[in-house]
Amino acid sequence: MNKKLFRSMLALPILALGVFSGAQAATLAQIKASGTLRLATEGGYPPFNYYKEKTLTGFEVELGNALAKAMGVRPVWTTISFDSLLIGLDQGKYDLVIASHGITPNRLKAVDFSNPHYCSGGVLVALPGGPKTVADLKGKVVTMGVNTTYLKYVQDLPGVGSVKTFPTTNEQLQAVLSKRADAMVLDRFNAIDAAKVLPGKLQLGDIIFPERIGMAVKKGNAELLAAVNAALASVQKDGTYAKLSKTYFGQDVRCR
Ligand code: LYS
Repeated sequence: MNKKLFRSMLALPILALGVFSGAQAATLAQIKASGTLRLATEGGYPPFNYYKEKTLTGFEVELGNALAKAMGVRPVWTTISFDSLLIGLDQGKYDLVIASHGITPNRLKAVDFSNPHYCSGGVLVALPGGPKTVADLKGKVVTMGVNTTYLKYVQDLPGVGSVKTFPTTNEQLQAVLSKRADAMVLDRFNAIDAAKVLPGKLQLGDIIFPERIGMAVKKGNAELLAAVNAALASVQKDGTYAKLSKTYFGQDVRCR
């Protein structure tokens, strides 16, 4: 028997059991058969996804758990740095990424996005008296997260002094607090959270970059995508989403 055929015969019972190797994206049938949905997020982006003591929580984590429940499966979470998330998805390390990714044409070349799970925008954050508007950024040092939509946006603005990137919001914040940067761009709810932690220390400026945020699946994983969209629609209809959104933001952040 040729080797290839032998190997594919060996793989058959494994697939039938719904067990999948780490190297490939799981299909919806495999996810249902295994009873687990493998989700990934950053874990350092409050109030969306972060650790409270040792527990992973936040709006996106609770929403991900609610979606898994609606799909009838158990959520299993992985956390890795923001800029590695979509790479791991492509490698089949997990099935669904829910980590505040803006839906952009560029990212759509690499992954498929669900319907947006919230709408928000990037705001300028600085020390009091610092830059508030795009015009104020002339000649200034601005910091953004690695691989974020904000980075691309600010890089394309004329007149900005220089751009510094950091993997996490916290590192950006330290750069602004220590005056190594004049301003940073953060999601507005992430910014509100940062300002709460440091009362009176930060000034929030304009929303300079509105965006629609979605969950990502491996390119072509269409059945999973449809199931995620259906689960999102159902939690948005039955009040689960509104309740979570109120808890974390005091308002409903779904796109309208
Ligand atoms: N929403 C922005 C983006 O899509 C920022 C996400 C930052 C996550 N730490 O890039």
